[in-house]
Amino acid sequence: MPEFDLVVRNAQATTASDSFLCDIAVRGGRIVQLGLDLAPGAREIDAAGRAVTPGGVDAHCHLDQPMEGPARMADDFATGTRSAACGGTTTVIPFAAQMKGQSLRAAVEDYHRRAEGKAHVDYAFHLIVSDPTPKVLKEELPALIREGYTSFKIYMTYDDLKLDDGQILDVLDVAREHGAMAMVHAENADCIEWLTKRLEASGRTAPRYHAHARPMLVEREATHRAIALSQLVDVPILVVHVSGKEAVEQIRWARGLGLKVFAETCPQYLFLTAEDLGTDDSYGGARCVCSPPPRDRANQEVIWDGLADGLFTVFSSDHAPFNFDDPAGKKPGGEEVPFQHIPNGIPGLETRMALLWSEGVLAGRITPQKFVELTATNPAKAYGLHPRKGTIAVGADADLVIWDERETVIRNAMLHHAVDYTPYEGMRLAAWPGMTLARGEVVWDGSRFSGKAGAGRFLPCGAPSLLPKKRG
Ligand code: DUC
Ligand code: ZN
Ligand code: ZN
Repeated sequence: MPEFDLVVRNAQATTASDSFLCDIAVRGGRIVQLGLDLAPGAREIDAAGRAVTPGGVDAHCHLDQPMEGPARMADDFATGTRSAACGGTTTVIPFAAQMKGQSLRAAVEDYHRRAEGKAHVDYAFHLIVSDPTPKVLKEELPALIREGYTSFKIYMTYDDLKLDDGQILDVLDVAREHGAMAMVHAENADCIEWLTKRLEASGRTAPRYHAHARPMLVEREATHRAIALSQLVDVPILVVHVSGKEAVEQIRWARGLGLKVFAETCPQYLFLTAEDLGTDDSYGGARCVCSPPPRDRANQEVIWDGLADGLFTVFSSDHAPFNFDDPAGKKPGGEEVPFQHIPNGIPGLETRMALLWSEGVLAGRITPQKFVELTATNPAKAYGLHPRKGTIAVGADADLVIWDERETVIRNAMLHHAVDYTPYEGMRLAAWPGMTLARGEVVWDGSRFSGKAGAGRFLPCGAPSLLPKKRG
């Protein structure tokens, strides 16, 4: 009887701090030994000295999220997590979104039904708090935090989701009292509305005007305000999908004051610009409509610098899957609509890891350790899943990616999501995941998906562990 279920041999195992050649032994879905010349496993995989990183933790993605209006997300938990697995991501954290007037508990129960029996990789939930009633603040949210929903997103824009400053303070206060992580979507709603009306009145309604309605200053102002609100309450926040220089400057300033402000960025702010929304009034740019919008090359460089120097804590996809050619997608009701009616978001679950490994690590912009920190270890810590997730260590789940340094041209046809396009069509990468293991099972072998619907388990989250624990 072999001692182990699986041994991955000759792995260049890479963690957030180290890189070392070793064998990785797995039993019962967990890593049980790291060492040289380990005993045989029932299954053996030779990594042949290739880089092996922890499976990705995509801490910001949207799957089968209930929507108002005609839009519907193309990916549910089955197709979204299939796509994640094939792209080297083995844990996803999508959002259980409270609709205004709905109880938060009901939103969570509904979201569990949507995930049940479908997920191919493990998953946890963030909450979206859109209606912080006294009952939500005093009863539902504290109880849900205790039950393992330890993070929630606050929106400063979008009519159906946004909170005013007083509500944000109330919600942040709950985060402080109960030790939860508050994520903030920082854009100034009134500025966006004002600009949108002016653009509309002058007939500027093509997709590219989405970026004109959300210039960097609306993100800068809201980022500053979110920081001030968190300072007032004395609670850490994590600013999501930071798109460029002015927001980065606010976060650097806050850090300089010693405030606990964490930040996330996403592939679209490294690889897309506002020009991808169109340079004329054609509708194709609707594919890249997301918020905040992609900026320009100079801002991309600022984001790269922030990834390399520690400004950013987390690198997520913000996968928000809408078909282009679909009345439930970017063409609501089958029409080419003014930009403010185009569902916001782009797909990116499957491409996130390879984009950063190829253009970040192999291009010499970040170290392999920084890659692991941003894509796996820190998201697991930020949302209370570490050390079970996000690292290669004895006792951790055997979630692994073996990297192939092979040239790969991204084509939507090779991806496993249910979206009819990728914004990265035709992009040439120097690597792609050659194998993904989820709790010791091969779910992707470099050419074939072999996951099982329902194999992914729900993960209740613990307390965020990015910061040292206070005594007492
Ligand atoms: N922006 C968001 O805030 N969420 C989903 C997608 C997007 O573009
Ligand atoms: Zn957002
Ligand atoms: Zn999002």
